[in-house]
Amino acid sequence: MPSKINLMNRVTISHSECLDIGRETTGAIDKFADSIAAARSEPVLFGFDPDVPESDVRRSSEALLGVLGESIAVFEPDNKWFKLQVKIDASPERTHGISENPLHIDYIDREIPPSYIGLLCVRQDPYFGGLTQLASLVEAARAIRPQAREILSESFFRYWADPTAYNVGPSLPSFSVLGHDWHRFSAKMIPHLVTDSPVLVAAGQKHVKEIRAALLEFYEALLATRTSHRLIPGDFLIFPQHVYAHGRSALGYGQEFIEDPKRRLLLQIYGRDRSTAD
Ligand SMILES: O=C(O)CCC(=O)C(=O)O
Ligand SMILES: [Fe+2]
Repeated sequence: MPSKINLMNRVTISHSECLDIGRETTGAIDKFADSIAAARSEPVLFGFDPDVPESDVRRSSEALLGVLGESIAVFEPDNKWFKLQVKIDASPERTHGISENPLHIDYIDREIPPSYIGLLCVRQDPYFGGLTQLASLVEAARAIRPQAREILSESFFRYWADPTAYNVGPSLPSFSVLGHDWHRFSAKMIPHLVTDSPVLVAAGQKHVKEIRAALLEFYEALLATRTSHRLIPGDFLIFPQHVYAHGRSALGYGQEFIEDPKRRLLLQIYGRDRSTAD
């Protein structure tokens, strides 16, 4: 049985602790050093007092992430925080969409995907959907058959490059799903594994059927480790992308009846390990 993570151990941070961490008061962060260090290999959930002003929570969250590495601006050169909003007209399975956003890593095709993702919950979905999903890439890689592992270790894959990303390196012309530093997976590749697949390089086109079977096996193993988490306002989840894939469950039915300022809102921030940045 794969082990499932448990985020019941929410590390609560009081109003005054939050302000002290954000102001970098001597010793303020030390109390949380062990919890934050654990995020190098597993998801860690911090719980801020929901009454603390958002700007203070953001400052404190950045300081926590700063223990692991450097927070990086990926979407705009000067803005480290990105709003994951719900938009009725967005592609349903993508950022801002209302369907399930299946398991994936962000910036799958980039030379250096962000090492950490931080998700700060401002509002949960009033219709009870939009859970945050996590699944262990490392455990899934261990669980599959050696033949599947071999296929997924070949540089058969490519992906659509997002031209607007900063601080993640160039888009790789080809990559393997299983690698030494990174496992690069997105469930969104699976429907595209057909003849003349846009997610396979020329060498991969000869093996579409085997690749599809191997990727499905990997996805099944990943799903066996998947856990779902309902973040509540003030929650700040940090997880390492080189170990965990993430996703979002479908938003609750009837999003069109929720006014925009009341829909689910998460703020996302990325971090990079100092060791990778050097
Ligand atoms: O909405 C979420 O919780 C996650 C969205 C996401 O993973 C993405 O846009 O890449
Ligand atoms: Fe994502």
